[in-house]
Amino acid sequence: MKKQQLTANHWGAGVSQFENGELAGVGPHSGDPDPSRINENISSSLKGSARVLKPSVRKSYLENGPTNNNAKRGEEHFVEVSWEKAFELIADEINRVRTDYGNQSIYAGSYGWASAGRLHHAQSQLKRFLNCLGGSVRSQGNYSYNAALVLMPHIVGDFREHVKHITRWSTVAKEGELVVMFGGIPLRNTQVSGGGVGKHRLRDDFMACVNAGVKFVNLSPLKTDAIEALNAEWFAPRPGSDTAIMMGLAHTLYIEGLHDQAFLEKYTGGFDKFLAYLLGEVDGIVKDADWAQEQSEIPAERIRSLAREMASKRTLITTAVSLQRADYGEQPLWMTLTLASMLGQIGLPGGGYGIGYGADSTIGTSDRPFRWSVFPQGKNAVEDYLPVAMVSEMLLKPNEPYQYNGMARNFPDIKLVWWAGGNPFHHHQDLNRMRDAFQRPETIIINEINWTATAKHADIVLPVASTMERNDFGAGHQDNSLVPMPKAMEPMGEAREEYEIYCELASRFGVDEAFSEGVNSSQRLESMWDELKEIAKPHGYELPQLNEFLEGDMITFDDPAPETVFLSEFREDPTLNPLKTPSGKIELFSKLLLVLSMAIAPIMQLGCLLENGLEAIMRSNIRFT
Ligand SMILES: Nc1nc2c(c(=O)[nH]1)N[C@H]1C(S)=C(S)[C@@H](COP(=O)(O)OP(=O)(O)OC[C@H]3O[C@@H](n4cnc5c(=O)[nH]c(N)nc54)[C@H](O)[C@@H]3O)O[C@H]1N2
Ligand SMILES: Nc1nc2c(c(=O)[nH]1)N[C@H]1C(S)=C(S)[C@@H](COP(=O)(O)OP(=O)(O)OC[C@H]3O[C@@H](n4cnc5c(=O)[nH]c(N)nc54)[C@H](O)[C@@H]3O)O[C@H]1N2
Ligand SMILES: [Mo]
Repeated sequence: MKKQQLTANHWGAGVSQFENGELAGVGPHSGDPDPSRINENISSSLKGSARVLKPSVRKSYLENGPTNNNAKRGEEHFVEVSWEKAFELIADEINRVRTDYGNQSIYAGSYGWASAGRLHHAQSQLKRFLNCLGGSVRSQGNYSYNAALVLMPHIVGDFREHVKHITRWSTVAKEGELVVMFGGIPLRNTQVSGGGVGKHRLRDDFMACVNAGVKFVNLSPLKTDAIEALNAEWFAPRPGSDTAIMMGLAHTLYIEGLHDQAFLEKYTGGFDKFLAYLLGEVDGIVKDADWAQEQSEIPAERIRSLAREMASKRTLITTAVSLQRADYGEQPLWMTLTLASMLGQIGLPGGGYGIGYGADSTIGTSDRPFRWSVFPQGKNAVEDYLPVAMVSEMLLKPNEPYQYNGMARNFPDIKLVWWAGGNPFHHHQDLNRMRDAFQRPETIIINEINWTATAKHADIVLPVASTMERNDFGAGHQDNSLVPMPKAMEPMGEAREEYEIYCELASRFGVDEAFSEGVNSSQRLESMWDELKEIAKPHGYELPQLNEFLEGDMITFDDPAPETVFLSEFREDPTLNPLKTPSGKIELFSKLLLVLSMAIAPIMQLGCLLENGLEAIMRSNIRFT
């Protein structure tokens, strides 16, 4: 029997289980109050039937080399080759593409969750390697909440900061009375957190709210978007009708004089513009509760009574990011902000609004005590980037114009795609179009653990080691645990650590010193750990030596800010602590967005849309992909 050995995944800390000295599975960690069962799937993956076991090259690519006729991608067989052959093919191809077209024709956006582990982070490794060679086109944003990432800075501030400083559930339990959830807060999604999670706390936090008498309302097509224990009142609105419901609520608040005029005046701008739209002065349509019922199928009477209830209680409005992962995804976001502004509770404990609860186990439950050390990516000499979800358009329309966040831009002309740590054939919209798009580049390289659909659409597939096959440490970006990830088995087949793969390739380009700085992956892990020890010291933490840590248990730190209340400083003093918006206030109407949308689509915007900001943006051509 080996002694207890830990590992970390995006879905939690686990304990490696060995049979006859061999890894047989991963079990839950006893220190986690609500462990995910996803780890149970690991035992079946250990059989390796889906693993990429050897470097593999698509048959006609191997025979004919790169061409621009790749109709057979995704259909053809692969031929296993030696690592030597794979390195030779890749080095020759990178040289050719860089010489003929330049680094701006290499796309390494590589969107995806990869695996937990601070050192062996697939994208960072790939980017560091390509940066040593002059860089590549990167991706910007994420699939999770890209409309929010683009919109929110214009109207309230940086969205990543927003998620980080969202009001804690512990505060809601203490001060809150009512939580109105658009899209619910499905506990199933909070099994995961990017980079890992030591302790799943949300279920307990929810129970504390319930025990304190906080009432929950779940406006979501799925009843299960709120766990039973919340006893939530459930309404199933027509998907996509949330903005209308919020307007119905806003209308009742206004007509019945329940809105907080003082808050609107002190902390926001543009309410008059919104009001004209709400009251139908712009288009003849009054957005009252009856209108909202028509749009959403939620009874108008309940919309009215809910508005009164929200105004009379300490109320938190939560909006799931799923609502913005859609056409016109900016609408429910902006309307959440508008409705919460009318209630006037933004910045009060247990009140206001929060966008993104439930999209990650740490949102609203914890924060890290200090920054974690990272594997450095170096500097990318290519400035061009791609809004992450436009990958098909980019490949299908090289050099053609597109619009993004008020900018007129042009797609790069990509010849070589290299993906590591993501699976676009799992995550991208419209897969038939994606399949067409994936015929376009001259070469596609994928590093994968498994034969995913994306791997099957590549030319060169490199087999890489999984988390269980390398030493590392795990730490979720907003979690407060450090989890040891000692190697539990040798890499399957001929799989290798990506660090080692890039060291070998770097030496073929004479940039091995730049990539590795003369250290192997064990030494690099040591130096990242040493850096972390230095970061931890001023915060009063003395971390053990790396070896001792890898053999031991996870380390959980105190929550640095358990009392977080979103936008409380702004509320306290909006002059001293202005928002990072053009006016420093919440922008219920945005002149800037109106100008941007007009610059992009002047004909559409002129005439009817000049008077009202919200409508202008609803119809605007700004692309929030
Ligand atoms: N229909 C639909 N589509 C969606 C969504 C939806 O709700 N509905 N949600 C979207 C969202 S929000 C997201 S974030 C995306 C998620 O999309 P992805 O993050 O692309 O999804 P994963 O399947 O986790 O892909 C990770 C891949 O990385 C591989 N991998 C893991 N570790 C390593 C490693 O160390 N090295 C290498 N080279 N590879 C590794 C895994 O084998 C896996 O194939 O999906 C998006 N797509
Ligand atoms: N187990 C597990 N957890 C995960 C992930 C995973 O792959 N597996 N992925 C993670 C990632 S990458 C992300 S970004 C987050 C995503 O987090 P979210 O975007 O919050 O999650 P979703 O499950 O897409 O949507 C939540 C709920 O919104 C509801 N909904 C959808 N459309 C509408 C609508 O128009 N109106 C209303 N009112 N409700 C609607 C649906 O019923 C759905 O169950 O989850 C994370 N958590
Ligand atoms: Mo996501």
